[in-house]
Amino acid sequence: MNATSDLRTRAAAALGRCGVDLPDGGALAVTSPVDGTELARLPLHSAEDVDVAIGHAARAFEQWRDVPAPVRGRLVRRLGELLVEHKSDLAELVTLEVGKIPSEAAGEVQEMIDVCDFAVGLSRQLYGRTMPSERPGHRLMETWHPLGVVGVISAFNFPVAVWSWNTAIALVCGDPVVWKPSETTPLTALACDALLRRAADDVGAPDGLHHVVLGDATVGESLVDDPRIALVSATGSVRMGRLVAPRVAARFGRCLLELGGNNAAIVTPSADLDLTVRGVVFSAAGTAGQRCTTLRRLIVHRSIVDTVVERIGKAYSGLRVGNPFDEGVLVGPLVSEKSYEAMRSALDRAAADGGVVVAGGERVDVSGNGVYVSPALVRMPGQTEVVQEETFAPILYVLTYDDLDEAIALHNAVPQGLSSSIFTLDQREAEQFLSRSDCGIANVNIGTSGAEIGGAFGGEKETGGGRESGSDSWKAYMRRATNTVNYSTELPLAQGVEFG
Ligand code: UN1
Repeated sequence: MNATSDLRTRAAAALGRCGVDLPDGGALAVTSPVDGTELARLPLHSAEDVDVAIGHAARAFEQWRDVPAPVRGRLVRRLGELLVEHKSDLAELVTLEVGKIPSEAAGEVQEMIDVCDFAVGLSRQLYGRTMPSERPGHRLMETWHPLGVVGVISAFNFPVAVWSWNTAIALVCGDPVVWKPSETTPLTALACDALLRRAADDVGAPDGLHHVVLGDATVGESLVDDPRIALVSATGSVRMGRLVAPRVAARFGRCLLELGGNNAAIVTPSADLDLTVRGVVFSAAGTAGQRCTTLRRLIVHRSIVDTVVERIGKAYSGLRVGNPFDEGVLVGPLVSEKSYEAMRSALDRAAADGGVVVAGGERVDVSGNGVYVSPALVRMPGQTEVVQEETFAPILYVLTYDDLDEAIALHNAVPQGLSSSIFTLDQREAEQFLSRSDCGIANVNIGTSGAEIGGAFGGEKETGGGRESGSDSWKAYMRRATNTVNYSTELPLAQGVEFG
């Protein structure tokens, strides 16, 4: 039996368990991409509401900045515990709101738990350096201080993980958060907010550290333009980034951008093809092609391209597309009809350029009003314009190369620079690729998607240059001060300057 008979009840129940009481109604209709069911109606926030939320967060900052970082870490530890407790509730909401298959939805929640662990450890490791001073009796050091309120703008496809990368780190760094989730995924946001508020109550953290503001681009604009928002961390399209970045820059605010990707993998003659096919299929077809890290271009050596295409085509034909709640389904719905139109138009343009669809690319009929497609595998005669664009749908373009220099040149010849990989058993090829891929993420013998939280996540060029999550990404959420301390009785000036 299909378990989706009452998605609305399921959403309300999962939200209830997370501590959210659904309001009676409002202008924002939340529908499930699974079958088009209206899950809830929520009120939208006005510019005034956003102003109040930012004011509240700014007041909370005055208190939170003085709480020692390891003590701030206790809030994130408690949040992590609540996420463990409510993992299945949140995962259910992710499937309902985004259409991810349960395993990927649970993986997204695990990503949140992982980043909480990371942030708790980080709360005792916000290290600054000390440098030798050129002056006797002097000490030079840098210290890191809380930055201010962080505005988080997130996208539909990772509705909760991207929030957690920002929020877990921001909180240990001493920064409150005002979050504008995607308009299509407000329910998961309300669940996260409720859990964080509970964690704050449990550990006695100040009121007002976290706010969710719901609305369209005008709500985002309020965050972008408000000087009390010290950092705008925005995930979404390149178009959105082009609007956000100059406005934040105009007020000398700080911006962290995670924009589009057009990720590629190179497959060389020495590649382990069993592993390659599995890696490619997960990266290209997983999440129905709706990750910013989704594999969109496959650059294969001429000597093996026919075999590789045949094997991926075969794997594609075995992929079950359908209702994500159904057993065995690996590819859920697209988020909207618009996504399908974008996919259709990209496939038409690819065909006009001489591309040949080898597998998929068909609309799949699944009960209800969901938008389902079979992932497309398209052989292209070259890297035409459409291949250089990010289409947020499951299309994998296959290109052919003769020597590695050509493959790497093709790889880098797109405007985006998020994730990349090479499948090879030749160490020289692997190292050449790692040193020359122009992306923020470069992998060997795994696909482009599914990064762990421990590394810095983000990319170059039109991807926006931001880094989030692990490694030293926390530095974007703090203010660095350089301190010179004179513990001598003299006042020597730097650079040997004499004055009087
Ligand atoms: C995104 O698609 O916006 O690396 C984030 C990945 C996930 C995060 C994706 N850990 O695919």
